[in-house]
Amino acid sequence: MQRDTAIFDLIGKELHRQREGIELIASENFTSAQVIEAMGSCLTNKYAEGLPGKRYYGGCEIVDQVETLAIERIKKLFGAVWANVQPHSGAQANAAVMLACLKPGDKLLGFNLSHGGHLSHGSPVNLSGKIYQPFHYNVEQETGRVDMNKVREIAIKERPKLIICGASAYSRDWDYATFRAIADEVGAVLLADIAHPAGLIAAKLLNDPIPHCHIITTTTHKTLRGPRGGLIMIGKDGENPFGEKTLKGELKSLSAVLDAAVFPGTQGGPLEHVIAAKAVAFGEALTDEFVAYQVQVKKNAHALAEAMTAKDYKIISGGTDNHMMLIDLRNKNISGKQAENALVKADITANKNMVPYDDKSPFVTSGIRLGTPAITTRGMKEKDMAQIAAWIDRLVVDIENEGTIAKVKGEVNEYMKQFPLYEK
Ligand code: DSN
Repeated sequence: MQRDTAIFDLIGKELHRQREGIELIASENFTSAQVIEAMGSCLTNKYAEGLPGKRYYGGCEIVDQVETLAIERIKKLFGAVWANVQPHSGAQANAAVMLACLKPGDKLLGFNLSHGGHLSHGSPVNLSGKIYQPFHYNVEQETGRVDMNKVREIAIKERPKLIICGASAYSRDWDYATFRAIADEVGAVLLADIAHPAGLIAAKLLNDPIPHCHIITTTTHKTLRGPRGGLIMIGKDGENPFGEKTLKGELKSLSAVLDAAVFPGTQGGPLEHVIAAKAVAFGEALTDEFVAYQVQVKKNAHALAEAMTAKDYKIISGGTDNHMMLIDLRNKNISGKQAENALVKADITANKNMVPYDDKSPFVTSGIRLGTPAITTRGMKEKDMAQIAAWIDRLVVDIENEGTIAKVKGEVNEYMKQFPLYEK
């Protein structure tokens, strides 16, 4: 067959872009070559609806072993009692949890998207906000932090069936124990969506949701550094946290309800090539090298936050506990959109982001989100964070100057030669 040069030329250009630039999107990372190898394997050809040992198709003996390894490794990594590794993404994992735990119209309580939450936690434009009845908690304007007393007030007033803790743009750790006390008080299921900090949690550098949350979802491609995808786990409460019946009154274990909510509830055939790549990444995450990587991710985030603060950038909540930070650009009189555009032209990739109490639209925004997982994988250390902050500041203070942008781009491209990516 003729090689599809149109697509492979574009893939080559994307590799070049990734190599030459500084990747600061907090949700992105660079997987190992063996994760990519597993994803690009013949497992993509296999249909395997069902679970290991219980499939709707023949010929699943090998993929059963692959999927079982992925499940065993992720359970060991987090100390979870059960896992389903089939969700195609974090949003799919959350949709499955909601299908398992809620009836249409039931109330859920999540973190406001415009304060750092996620679309799939009850945004009105997402199915979680269309099928169920969402309520949201915010961060406080003065502190930039979630106030657990406010969370409790809303929970007691609304009595949601599901409470979600977790975020896309929140630089502080989560108080899972207090969330659990609130969930118990109102009789709610507690879901932790750890998509962003999963790698830091696995390395025991942040609070652990497993002892406190009934259900935990995550993506596999952010700090966890695997292929794009999602998964669901059950915490220390185990399979029957609500007695013999689920919240919907069925006589089934939580794992059976969650499995059924993934397939056939919300998905068809699992992506066994991606599940193989997840297994490879989970194996990598069980090593001391991965823990050392996460330690550096956190150190780099701290160093970048300090360097930006020293240049008079306002970090929401005043700093970071994890791998990312949200910067309010209003004192610099530019929008997130302008900042993102100037940075991207200089090969520094970051995303514009709403800040809490933002007066601009999601397409413009007042903020920018920066994260260190990808640059840490490239091998960057604290001293490089000061250099990155200096480049960002040069671009922001001279936002319209194409000459400055071109000069910074040249310096960035030269600098990144020190940090090879997929050279072999
Ligand atoms: N798009 C992801 C992020 O950037 O945080 C969340 O889904």
